[in-house]
Amino acid sequence: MSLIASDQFRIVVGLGKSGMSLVRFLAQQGVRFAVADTRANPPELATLAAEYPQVEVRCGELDVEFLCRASELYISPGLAVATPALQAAAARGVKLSGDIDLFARHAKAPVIAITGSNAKSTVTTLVGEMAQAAGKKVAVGGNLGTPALDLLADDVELYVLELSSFQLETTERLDAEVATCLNVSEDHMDRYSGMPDYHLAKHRIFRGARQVVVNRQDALSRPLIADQVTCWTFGLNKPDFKGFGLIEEAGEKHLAFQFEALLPVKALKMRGAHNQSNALAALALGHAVGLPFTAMLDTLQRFTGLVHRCQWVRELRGVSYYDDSKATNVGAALAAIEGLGADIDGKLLLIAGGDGKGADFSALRAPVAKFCRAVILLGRDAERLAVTLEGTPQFRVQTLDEAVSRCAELAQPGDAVLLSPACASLDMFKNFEERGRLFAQAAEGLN
Ligand code: UMA
Ligand code: ADP
Repeated sequence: MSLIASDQFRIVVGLGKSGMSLVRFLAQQGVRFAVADTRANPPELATLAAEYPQVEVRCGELDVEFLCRASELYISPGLAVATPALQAAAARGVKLSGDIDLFARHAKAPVIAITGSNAKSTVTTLVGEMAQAAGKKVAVGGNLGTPALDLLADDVELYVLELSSFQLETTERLDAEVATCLNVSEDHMDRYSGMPDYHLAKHRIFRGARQVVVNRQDALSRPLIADQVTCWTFGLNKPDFKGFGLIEEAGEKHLAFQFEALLPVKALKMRGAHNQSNALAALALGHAVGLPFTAMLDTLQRFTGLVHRCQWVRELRGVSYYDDSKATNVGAALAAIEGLGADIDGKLLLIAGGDGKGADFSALRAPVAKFCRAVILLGRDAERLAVTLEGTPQFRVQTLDEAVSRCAELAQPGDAVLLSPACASLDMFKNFEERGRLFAQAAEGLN
């Protein structure tokens, strides 16, 4: 039975991956709808024309009168809810919603919901693999690849969703079995009026959650919740009664639950302290839905991490090369610099720069001074970074090839070359994947 009134008219705003998943879903539900997109030629226009030729599409500037013909708008994550035309429609009584809201109304299996400024994809993938290892029929997606509505199926036993603040803006209530906001640091300041606004968007993930997972080392990850909501915690310090953390046994660090060691940290294939934190978060989420420790610990020992996230590329003359192209904000770069910097014998050669999305880079200054032999800067915000990182030797370059060659000249045995830009890639590359690939190619090409 459909949970959406089919006699009313809806508009899908945005025709990218999410918009197309909404189109398929609404068509299948027999709901009347049209599509709008501010772009002249949105990415899924041809697909829509081929598969749903009867659906009306309006491209270009949003027309408030048109939007007001709908009872509800399903807004794609790429468009801010604060967009004036959407707000004008809302002021005239049109409901603003999105794909995650619709998903929540229709999902029949428990949902593990994961947000945070960083580590979402890593933790989501890890939890998905843990569930699979435990023999569950699990569906994994959201901001990570497959749009949530495309995951809906009757035989799914568990959903694991990565959710961005953009998706949460339009989510009224998610009713997750367990929800977490892994960490909060500045990102997307070109979309939000400030940190409180961004923080509030992220915390919408907790609406209706039955259990929550909190990062003991990040106060901004802690929601205001009622007493009956079960609260699990994780952190790199000692665990508490409901918590996952690190303890030392026989001179070795171990992942632990409550007061018991589960696995020596050295058994993890992912590098850096930030990835130990990610492993603990995944354990907490999995435990909350009853996944057995055996399956979860097996997965942790196999999981090598995702591409472009502190990924080891090669070693040459005692120098390792790491691709952390996914570090598109300061918090991510900070985790890589501190996590890897503390892990190696030598120093880091950091390649950074790109589109800083209006971020304040000052948190990088002290860790860069501590762990980096030099910084190699490129891209739109190279100048702003140069000013912030004054004191550490710096080199300006125009291309990644040049950056990698310069690092190879400067590095000493025991050092690591780290691409962790603290910036988005779009000023110079198609996306962070292309940036990472070109870095790896340049590193592979060294001899
Ligand atoms: N756009 C317009 N006009 C419109 C609609 C969109 O100009 O009317 C622009 C936006 O500014 C945006 C781009 O189009 O830059 C894409 O927006 P979209 O809403 O069409 O994107 P989708 O293809 O639906 O992809 C979205 C997520 N994209 C964004 O949130 C920008 C994808 O996350 C997600 O995988 C997909 O839904 C499925 O759920 C990508 C992402 O970059 C990976 N996310 C951000 C991040 O991880 O930092 C939040
Ligand atoms: P997201 O999906 O939130 O962008 P990813 O797992 O793709 O998260 O990782 C994005 C970036 O964040 C990578 O550069 C990665 O090295 C860094 N990162 C991974 N774990 C953490 C953490 N616990 N805290 C901060 N940064 C992290």
